[in-house]
Amino acid sequence: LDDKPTQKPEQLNGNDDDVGLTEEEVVLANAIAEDPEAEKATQRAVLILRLREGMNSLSRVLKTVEKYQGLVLHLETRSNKKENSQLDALVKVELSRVNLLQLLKGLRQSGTLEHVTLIGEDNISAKNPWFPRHASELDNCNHLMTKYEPDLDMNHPGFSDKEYRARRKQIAEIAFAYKFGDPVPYIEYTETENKTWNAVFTMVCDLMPKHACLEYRKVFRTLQEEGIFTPAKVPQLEDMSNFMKKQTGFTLRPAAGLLTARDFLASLAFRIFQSTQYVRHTKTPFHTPEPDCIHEILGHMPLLADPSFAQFSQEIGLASLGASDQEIEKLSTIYWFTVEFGLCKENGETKAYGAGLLSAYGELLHALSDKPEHRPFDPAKTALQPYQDQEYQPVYYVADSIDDMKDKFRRWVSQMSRPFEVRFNPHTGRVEVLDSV
Ligand code: HBI
Ligand code: NLE
Ligand code: FE
Repeated sequence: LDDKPTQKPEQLNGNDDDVGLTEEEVVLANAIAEDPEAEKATQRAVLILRLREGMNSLSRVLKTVEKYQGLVLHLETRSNKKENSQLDALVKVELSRVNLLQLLKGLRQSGTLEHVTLIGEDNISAKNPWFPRHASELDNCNHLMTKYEPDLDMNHPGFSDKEYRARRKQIAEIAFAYKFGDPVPYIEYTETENKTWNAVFTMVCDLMPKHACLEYRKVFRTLQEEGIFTPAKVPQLEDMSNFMKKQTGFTLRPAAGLLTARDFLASLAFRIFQSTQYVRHTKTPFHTPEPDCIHEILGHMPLLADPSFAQFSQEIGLASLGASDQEIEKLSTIYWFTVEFGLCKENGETKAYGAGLLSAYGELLHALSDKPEHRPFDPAKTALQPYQDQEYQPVYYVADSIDDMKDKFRRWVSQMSRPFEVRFNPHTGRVEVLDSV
């Protein structure tokens, strides 16, 4: 430890609140401001302290660390060379970024903090945002997009339907209360909801043999045989989850509505699908712009139970972890034109594998007609195609097969620039980060 007097903290960005922040504190505060998720991330820091009352001050400092749920990783003390009554201490701590910020403020106010260095494997930078490392951290990945909702959008068929809005609220509460590891709560669907399911299900049953891809048809049949897909009742998410777990390891957790692309894609990295649990308004069985559980169950589940497609889904999820906003945009556009609205060739015919088509018979027929444009799937181009999510698509991308789509995606995604690699460890369920710099 050197004996240089503390540098006068400079006013770094002209904001009165920031007067007296050290550079490290400004870095922390900016990182948190740029990405609200960052405040939950753990951060390591080395603090150099000057303790005027020796060991007494030390115990006060350690109590303060404890108060902010910090962990002391390492501690060294020695008496100050010049002032023997004083103690120099080096404390290595680990705690959430937001608490670290509070701790630093507290220590500086008490006059003990001499110097701080932020350290750790995930040092703060806007280029390296927080992302979940384990499925339990998905409890923090449920940010909603407020777009097309019965409460907010006059065009929503539920806008003037009080009962529907109350029901939506009730089901959303279940998703908000859900924590990793809980079973998906059972929902007693109403007669109207079961009727809506019945309308979509019977249409899809009729259209699927001719229009859905082989992988979809195969799992669909299994789901019927197991009594999970029946015309009379909306399947329970917990039953779907248990079924998929046996097939591909995918499981479900309830989501309150349309999630941000970043949160939604992150869960796929852990083979977890965040699924809505409410049912679309009964006036529009053929198509709804927002995801509902009919879309998730009838559209997504059959393909997530296919091993090769499940693998692809996880890979697009892994590619999203720590990606920049522009990369997330590209990945979600690819997701949109494959997982949601993809078409593929099968023995010379065009079939649907996109979930948004298989849960919306209105759009299924439109997609396979000659009205929209059909283009060959090419990730580099597809990733840049603007899309809207309110009406039927004017453009669809056709892959030679699902496996061909997956190969092309892999080649494309390997060129994505991220300063690190991620790997999912199936034994621990953790995502491991391999620095490539
Ligand atoms: N949120 N609940 C939910 N369900 C989805 O299918 C979904 C989502 N958010 C984004 C999304 N799908 C995708 O279209 C991409 O933006 C990733
Ligand atoms: N349009 C789909 C349907 O009606 O089932 C939902 C799409 C969600 C992205
Ligand atoms: Fe979807």
